[in-house]
Amino acid sequence: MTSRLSQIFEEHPGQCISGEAISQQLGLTRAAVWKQVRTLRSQGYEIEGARGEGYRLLGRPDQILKDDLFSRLSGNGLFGSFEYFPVTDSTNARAMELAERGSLHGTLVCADAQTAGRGRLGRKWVSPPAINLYLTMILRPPIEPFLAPQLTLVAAIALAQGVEDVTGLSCKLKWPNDLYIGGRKAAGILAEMAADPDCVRHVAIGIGLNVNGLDSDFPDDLRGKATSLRIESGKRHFRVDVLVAFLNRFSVAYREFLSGGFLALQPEWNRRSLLEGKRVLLRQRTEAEWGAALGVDDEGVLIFRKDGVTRSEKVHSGEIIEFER
Ligand code: BT5
Repeated sequence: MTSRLSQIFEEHPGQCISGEAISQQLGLTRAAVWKQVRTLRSQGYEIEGARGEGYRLLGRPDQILKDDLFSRLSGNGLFGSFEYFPVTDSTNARAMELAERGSLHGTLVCADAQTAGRGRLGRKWVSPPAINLYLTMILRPPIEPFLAPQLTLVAAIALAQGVEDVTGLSCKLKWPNDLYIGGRKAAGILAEMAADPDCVRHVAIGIGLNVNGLDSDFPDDLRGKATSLRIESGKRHFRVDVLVAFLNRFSVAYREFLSGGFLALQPEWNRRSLLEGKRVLLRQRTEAEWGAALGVDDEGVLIFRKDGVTRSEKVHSGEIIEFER
């Protein structure tokens, strides 16, 4: 109910709304409206006014509240449960545990801070409190395990679309799991899976997105390499706005992926590809080689042509450790 009241405020930015109008819209008594206002205030909303007069929203908290989040998700029902941690080691670790214990397809696991945020191959994800998004989605997709890595790319496309919707910034994707803005990394995606030989039991798709941090918030080794939405746009953003935009885009992209495979999304990837046509240093297993990145195919596989060779090859897993800027 408080989320419906917060929605009414958002629909009338900066305006004073009478208690009478609110009680009519919500079908509540004036006293009940006053109680809702007090609840919103306790959640960090700044609301001017008093019982008997009108109310005006002056500010809202940059927090992810379940009711507010779910009231803004477009209604195709992919996401159903929400687990929130003020601090946890890793939302991917929590999600994998929850999934093993039976959490449903479409469960969201979110944290304000992580103490052991994971990147790929044992690397760390820097996860300070209060300024970023750390989210993991638990999915139980009806697909064979070899297709699961494509979900990382589907999530990356939806993240780029969601960030573009909210900020107007132009996002680039670096195969297979990075989102770049203005030449620096703003987000990373880590998908983990539990599978039987011919079917996926569950996938945990983790997203770390830098939202409101400044350069000074990054450790020395990331400064100049990492960025945030705030650094690039010059503005603060509400984390929940970016999260809603991403989840709504992801619901659509996921449906497209299940019905038409990655083929349906391939153009969305390739038009944002950071590496398209560039010389890159690709590491597969232990060896690293320079060559040209020629986009991703209809299975999300990187097409790579090694220097000095005419035939291109398909790269299912590997890492771009250097690329021509
Ligand atoms: C990734 O790994 O980019 C995947 C990161 C996924 C993080 C999310 S947060 C929510 C969920 N829960 C988790 O525990 N993980 C997921 P990789 O491609 O291996 O990149 C890791 C590298 O990115 C590090 O070695 C650093 O160089 C850099 N890095 C670390 N923290 C960063 C940050 N906050 N912003 C930009 N770059 C960062």
